[in-house]
Amino acid sequence: MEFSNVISKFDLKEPILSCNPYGNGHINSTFVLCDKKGARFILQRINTSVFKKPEQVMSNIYKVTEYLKKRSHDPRSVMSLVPLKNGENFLNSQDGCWRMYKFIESSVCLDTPETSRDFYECGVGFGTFQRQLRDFPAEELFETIPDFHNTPKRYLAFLEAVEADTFHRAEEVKEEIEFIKSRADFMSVLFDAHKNGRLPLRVTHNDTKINNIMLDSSTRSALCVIDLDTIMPGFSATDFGDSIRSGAVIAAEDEKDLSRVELNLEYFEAYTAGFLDGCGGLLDKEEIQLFPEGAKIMTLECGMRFLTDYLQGDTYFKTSRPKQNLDRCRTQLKLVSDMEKHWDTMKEIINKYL
Ligand code: ADP
Ligand code: GN1
Ligand code: MG
Repeated sequence: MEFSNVISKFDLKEPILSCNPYGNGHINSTFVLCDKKGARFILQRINTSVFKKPEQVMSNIYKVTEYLKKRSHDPRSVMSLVPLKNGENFLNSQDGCWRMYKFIESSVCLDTPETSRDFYECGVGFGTFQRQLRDFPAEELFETIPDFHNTPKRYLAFLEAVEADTFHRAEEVKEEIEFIKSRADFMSVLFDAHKNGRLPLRVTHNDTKINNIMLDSSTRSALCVIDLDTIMPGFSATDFGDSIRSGAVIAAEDEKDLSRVELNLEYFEAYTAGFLDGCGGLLDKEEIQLFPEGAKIMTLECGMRFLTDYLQGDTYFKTSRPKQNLDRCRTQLKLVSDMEKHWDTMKEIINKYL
């Protein structure tokens, strides 16, 4: 595939001089481009095995970013698509599905927070995002990955992968399988709360890991929420929880030394404060009370998804080495254990903010 073919379709003022792989996303293929005058752009090949209807993903992103632009004064705070010369907002060609964004300059994107203040700001950013979308017409959004955070369905898919054991890996991960199975009853906790009227559906981001938000590099304040592929109706506790899963821990997501993987309660509290400040009174008391459940369910679900992918031959999440998905699964399960150990403290922290 010739990059120049793809790039030539986009409506750019200056010629592009360089194109290099960029970032640590697990799903799409991301490149940074630099033009003759030094302006940078993000070029992304949308992963169409994951997003089967890319036109629906792009429709959601276009609508949400246009909506947010009207509510924001700083152009760097909203993702900005670069259109094609023909006016479309993505390219669907034999060379794949491609989109382009303006690069968010003078910003940082962290895989783990460097300070609790960084993580507070991530909370402010994701909370603000949810508040800004409170009146967005949810019926206009497509469900880009059906049942994305339907944890009970994810559990059934996991059991099927164990049963099929196509790659003969189940024996090696017996302990992890048992760990997940022994928590089967917990899988429906958020869905049950929803059925009982305690947890409303909102327009949520659904992939609030910390490298999906940019901080301003000089002020370190929340700047822009990115990776908008999974904006769909969802639960506030899920958005809260996925950030805790990915950011309230110092170790990397694929850390092999599990003694380094611990829930950081100071970070947990900082994110709680930031997210609620960002939400600015949007959430009901009962939703906030379910934040610890959101953190644990997202961590368990993610661990289960990594293990399912490992059992199925590593086809969903990008990997750069063998057994990386298994290592990722293990960190998530260790974090679940740690959350269970600190459950009462997590609840006490949340109670302080009610
Ligand atoms: P994936 O879906 O694969 O996770 P992302 O959309 O999250 O892809 O992009 C991957 C990484 O690229 C991000 O974590 C971030 O570091 C970087 N990135 C994405 N969009 C921008 C942007 N507009 N400006 C600067 N960096 C970006
Ligand atoms: C993926 O795309 P990225 O890397 O921001 C995944 C999330 C997982 C996360 C685990 C669309 O996020 O659901 O929680 O990896 N995104 C999709 O790190 O599946
Ligand atoms: Mg991402």
